[in-house]
Amino acid sequence: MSLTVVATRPIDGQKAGTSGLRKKVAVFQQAQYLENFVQSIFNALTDYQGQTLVVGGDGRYYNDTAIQTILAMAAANGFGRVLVGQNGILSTPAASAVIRHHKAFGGIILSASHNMGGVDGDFGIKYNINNGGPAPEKITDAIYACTQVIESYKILSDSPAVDLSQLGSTQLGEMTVEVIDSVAIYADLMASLFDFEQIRALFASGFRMRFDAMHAVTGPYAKTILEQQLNAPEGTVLNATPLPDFGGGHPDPNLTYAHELVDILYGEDAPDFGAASDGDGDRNMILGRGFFVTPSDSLAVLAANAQLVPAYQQGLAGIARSMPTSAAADRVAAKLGIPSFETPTGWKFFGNLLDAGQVTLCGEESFGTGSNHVREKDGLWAVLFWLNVLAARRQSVADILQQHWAEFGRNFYTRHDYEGVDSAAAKQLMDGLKGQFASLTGQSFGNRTVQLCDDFSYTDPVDGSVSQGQGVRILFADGARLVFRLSGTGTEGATLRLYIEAFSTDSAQQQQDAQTALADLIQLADQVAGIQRWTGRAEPSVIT
Ligand code: VG1
Ligand code: CO
Repeated sequence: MSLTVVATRPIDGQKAGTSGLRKKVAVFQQAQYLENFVQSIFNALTDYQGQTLVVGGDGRYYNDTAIQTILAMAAANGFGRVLVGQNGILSTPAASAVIRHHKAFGGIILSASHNMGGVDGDFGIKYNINNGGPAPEKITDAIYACTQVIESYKILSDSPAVDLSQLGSTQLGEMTVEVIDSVAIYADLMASLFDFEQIRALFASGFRMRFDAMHAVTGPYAKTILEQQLNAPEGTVLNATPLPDFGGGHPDPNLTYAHELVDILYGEDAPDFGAASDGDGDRNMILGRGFFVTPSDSLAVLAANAQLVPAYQQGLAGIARSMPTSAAADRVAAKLGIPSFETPTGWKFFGNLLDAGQVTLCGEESFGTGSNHVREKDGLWAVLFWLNVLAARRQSVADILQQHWAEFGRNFYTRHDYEGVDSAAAKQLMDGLKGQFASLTGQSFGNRTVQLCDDFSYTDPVDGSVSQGQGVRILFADGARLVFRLSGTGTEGATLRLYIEAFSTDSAQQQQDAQTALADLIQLADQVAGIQRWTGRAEPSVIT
């Protein structure tokens, strides 16, 4: 084994998006591509000599290969120790928990989250800092800058592949590699937050649920926690074995891609509760019997019921949501008399608020919910939170939502995605909107008047950093909103996301289906932005 410095040159297109670097597997397989990015991460960091790095991924195709490369490079770059999940498996929230538990310097997570996997699918890599959360823009920008000027990388050549199937320590040059249980630290953390006794009693009473792990990373976590620790009957967890190609499915827990679970919850003899998680385990979808809970509502309901959960019994410091997420959580915060925050899309923007103790719960409309227990969104955590609430309230999911809307009003909400559209056309659509801010402001459409139009900009209240161009907002005087933004996680063309929201306190109207209740705004969005004209699409690819 010898330390080798390999000459290399920059590769284009490595700018990290909403959540790290995501590309087709074939791109990562190009000679020196992964090495370039990993060395750029290390080059952007300082003072890590002898420190601990956490490494793990969602088990998708190329996970194993990438981990061996990262181990050989971490050793050559002077890390003292790497903690790696058994078989290379760590869900994103578990990686965050391990970084915090072991006070590691940082972590490298290998995942393209909800994107498809397999040899023709996507791969991804992201760096998390010592608080367990995604690197802030300051660091991702520095990594990108390093990729543009990189000339060489360091690697231990001829190092044997580390056996990741066996728990325990081995040496790689001067560095120790410790293969750790992928689930244990995370499961202990969950047991410390929730009333497991009460949830066991719920299952013992005959309560039935299905958790769809979608052949992605949460399988082992859900099996251990739900079936072994909480005594949910065997078979509660579906598609529990992580597969390199997720069984050919799209590991994205929404109404379109988690249709197997949706069919069960809307079918005959449906169970009481359904949930699913994504490729890397940070997202969650919540279903009741024949009932879909929007992620925005889920955040609001969890906040309103937090006092039922041991970890949050003392109250919440504040609630943060991403800008496109509905204002339902703001209404709960107002009633609780605690601050609410509106951040740009992406979990990295919650890190400072959580570290400063200004918020306890955070959420995104994209099926992301989490708290100060880690610094990532956490799918299984959200499911356990719901179970704890259901165990305490002993009501159906639908009843809980009905009562919530009666108390706080209902924020009707939907997101329409136009995936894989032409990038130039998508940009022109956005530019067209930006050119209309002045003319739209004050204009009335039916009984709605536009109050404000802008391209969302955020000043971090903790460190004062400014993030501009975070999405076009059209805000109406009655609380309705249209939001347009382009995805930062897609790997083919552009994805246009249209977010639509309207508020209602009318109990009869609240029973409407969201697409019906929002029909006028959906039409208005097309009228204003020319979606059909620019994208050539008559319908969105995914509606949630
Ligand atoms: C999407 C979501 C965003 C989320 C991001 C990462 O980003 O909209 O809310 O934070 O994915 O999620 P975009 O830029 O495509 O809209 V994932 O589960 O990394 O974990
Ligand atoms: Co994810």
